[in-house]
Amino acid sequence: MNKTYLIPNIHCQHCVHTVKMELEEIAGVEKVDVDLNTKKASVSMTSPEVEQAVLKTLQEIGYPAEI
Ligand SMILES: [Cu+2]
Repeated sequence: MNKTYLIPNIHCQHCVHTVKMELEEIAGVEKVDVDLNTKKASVSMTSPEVEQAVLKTLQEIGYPAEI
């Protein structure tokens, strides 16, 4: 499945890199694309259960997703 999240705290290429790296370390996350202009992260994951870990990680690293 694929989900897109709006992450308002993304403001530069460093943020993009951090979010991408942290999310890609989560078990079940297959692919992450982060767009600096739209502040959106597109996350491909193996199952819906993975989403909780994605949201939790974003919260923990200071880039909470706006839902
Ligand atoms: Cu930044």
